[in-house]
Amino acid sequence: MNEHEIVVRQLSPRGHGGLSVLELRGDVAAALAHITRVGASDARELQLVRLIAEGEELDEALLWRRSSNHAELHVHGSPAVVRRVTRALGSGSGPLLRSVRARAEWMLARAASDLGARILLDQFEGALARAISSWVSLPARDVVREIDVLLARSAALRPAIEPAVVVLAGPVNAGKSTLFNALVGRERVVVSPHPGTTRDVVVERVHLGGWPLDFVDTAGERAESELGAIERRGLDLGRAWRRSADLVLWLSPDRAPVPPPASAGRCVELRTKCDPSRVDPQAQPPRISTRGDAAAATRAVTRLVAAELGFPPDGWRPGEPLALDVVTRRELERARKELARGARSAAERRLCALLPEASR
Ligand SMILES: Nc1nc2c(ncn2[C@@H]2O[C@H](COP(=O)(O)OP(=O)(O)O)[C@@H](O)[C@H]2O)c(=O)[nH]1
Ligand SMILES: [Mg+2]
Repeated sequence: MNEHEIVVRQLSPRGHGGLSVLELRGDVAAALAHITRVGASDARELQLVRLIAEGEELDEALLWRRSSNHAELHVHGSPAVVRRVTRALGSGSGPLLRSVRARAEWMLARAASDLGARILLDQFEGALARAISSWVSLPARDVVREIDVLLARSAALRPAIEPAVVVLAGPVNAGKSTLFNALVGRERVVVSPHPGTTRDVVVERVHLGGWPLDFVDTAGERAESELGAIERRGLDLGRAWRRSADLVLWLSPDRAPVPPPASAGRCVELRTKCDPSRVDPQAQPPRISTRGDAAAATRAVTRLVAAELGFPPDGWRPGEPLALDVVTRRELERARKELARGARSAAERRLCALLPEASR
């Protein structure tokens, strides 16, 4: 670990509880500056602090600075708070490593796909650092434009690093589990003509067209009066997954289509169980027959998901600069604001801090 890194470790057990204890080791002052307004201090006593990230209050916490490179944060014990705090500290995409190169290397070890690994390796080898260095000679407004393009491309390519979550939902017996198995490429879940066969939520990572995706099979919708207690629980769980999904594929049989409810989240429709003559992957909504032609159904889903999630059709171009972690994106956004208000030297200092020390 070099002097500019911060490593965050959760000391308390994972899950819900009264408090969660996070240990920070490394450049504690720099890490705290990202999420609190407390200044550098030698105070060793406990301090009540408010945690803030991207202008939003996250939590109230107790801060215990044990030394200049060791502190503890006692936050409220919800996994969601812990995730937000660790992400704000830079840990969602690795410890708070200062240089783009160091962060790319950290993320590389956790790449979710070959494509993600290639992109990260490229950044590790200096794609973004080269671009930042080349901006020095440009007028400020051109740098602003470069940053805008870079952030937009980074957002589009981000799912190669952080898989999108795609939920299969719809009425019972629509063929959700059959399609799920086809996507996964093996008989992962039980398929049967009995409505209500799927009760639990099942998640599997699948690679479609090189993109990693977390597909989620869920219990089907049916009349409340037909639901048993366990199926009811499964349905609620599936609905919760829908709300947080990047995309919901709403499947319903072509012979008796059921429109998605307004609460279905970000949703696109697929018509299933089509007779061979009615199969039309290009139709709106696409009509598939997973049992008839699983490969064609998978291709239709691949096309639909890629279009809906905005995967760039031209893919990734080796050597293009990208900002793939929250810290780099945030620093670029801040530099962009500084440039826009004429604070060029502040922006340059900020951008320079992203470069590996040797090239500053
Ligand atoms: N004819 C036809 N039947 C299908 C198709 N896909 C699934 N099924 C059948 O429909 C029934 C329900 O499928 P399943 O995948 O369990 O539906 P789910 O309840 O939505 O998960 C099973 O008997 C499947 O074999 C299809 O494309 N064509
Ligand atoms: Mg099912």
